[in-house]
Amino acid sequence: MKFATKAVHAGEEPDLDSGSGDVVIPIHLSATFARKDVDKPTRGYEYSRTGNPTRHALEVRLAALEDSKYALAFASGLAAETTLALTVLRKGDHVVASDDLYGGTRRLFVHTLSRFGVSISFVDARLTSRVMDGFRKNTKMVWLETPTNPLLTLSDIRALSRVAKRRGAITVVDNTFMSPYFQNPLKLGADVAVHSVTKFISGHSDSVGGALMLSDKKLYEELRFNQNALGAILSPFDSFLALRGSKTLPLRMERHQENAMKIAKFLLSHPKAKNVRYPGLKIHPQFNLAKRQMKGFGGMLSFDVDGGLPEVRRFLGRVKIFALAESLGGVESLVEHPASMTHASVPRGERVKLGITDNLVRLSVGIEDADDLIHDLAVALG
Ligand code: P1T
Repeated sequence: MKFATKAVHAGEEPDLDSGSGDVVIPIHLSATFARKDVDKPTRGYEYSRTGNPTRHALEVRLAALEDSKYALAFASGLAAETTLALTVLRKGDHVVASDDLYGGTRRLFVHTLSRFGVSISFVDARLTSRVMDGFRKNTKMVWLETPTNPLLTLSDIRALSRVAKRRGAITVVDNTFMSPYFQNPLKLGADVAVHSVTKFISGHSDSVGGALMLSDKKLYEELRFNQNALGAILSPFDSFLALRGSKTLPLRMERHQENAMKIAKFLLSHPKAKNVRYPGLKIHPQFNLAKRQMKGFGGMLSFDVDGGLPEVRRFLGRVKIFALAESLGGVESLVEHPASMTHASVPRGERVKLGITDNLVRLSVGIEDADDLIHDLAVALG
């Protein structure tokens, strides 16, 4: 089956033999499942943290979309990341990661996992050689976000996965920005794809969730054990919302991309917008890599508002259709200020060195009419 067919059907095939033939999977709210025999669950389910039919349907859908053998759904993107890190890493292990990462991922490693003896080095992962230089004897994991949040830089997944494998480390790719529709890290050699399901996969800003997709059976079994042992599972209702949202992922991604491209071009020609960062622009320094490893360019872009903080605040205060809010990937357009919002936990010095200055704003371009969005930005930029 092709992507758009899987997005509608995978995990939700009507069961006419033992079920009632629901075309849409019910929201199984039961916390526990009765059995006939004390030794084993009768229909495969025992307790809803361990396994739930609605969550299972979503996990089948997510694996189908990433073309992976397995998927696991969690209460948030960060819950997925935490479970992955606590499963793979041990005290004394080291991680090499992109220096430009979602602020929450960075915070998890720097402030929380460090207390358990896990260390992390941040490198400019645009350059494969920098990642190689970051390796130590105890490096167990390479953590990439590509394109990155919020600077939209890329890492070469194929080259880096090869390097990591040779050195005995696993490669994790946070694929949130592209969604499985535009990029499939596992096909490029990565071991695990991470998603904040909150974003494009669910797509309607009404549910928080996360997922891990992978094809290695042993690692899957360890993760599944910890999904239950740590307990950061996705609820049945959120699983339903993600299933529902994911059906239109291909349609939404095409429209996000079309609108983002129009907006990127508009911003390029606007005197008050500087350093427009969108991987679909020929002037993006990694345009060739973007074309090679992605099937599209997505709906995320960032740029600098010319002037100082007062001009940035004025712009953010004047947009009307774009809501000033964290998060991304929903049908509605959002704008945010990484330095004070999503990346406020990154120390100012490091932030500025990376390019996350006070001038930087990030757009999550929704599926509204592009002319209205451009008009909104034009008025706000003034
Ligand atoms: O918010 P949560 O579902 O826990 O996902 C965390 C996460 C992981 N990876 C990436 C690339 C992300 O962008 C996020 C969450 N990001 C935002 C809330 C944001 O506004 O950037």
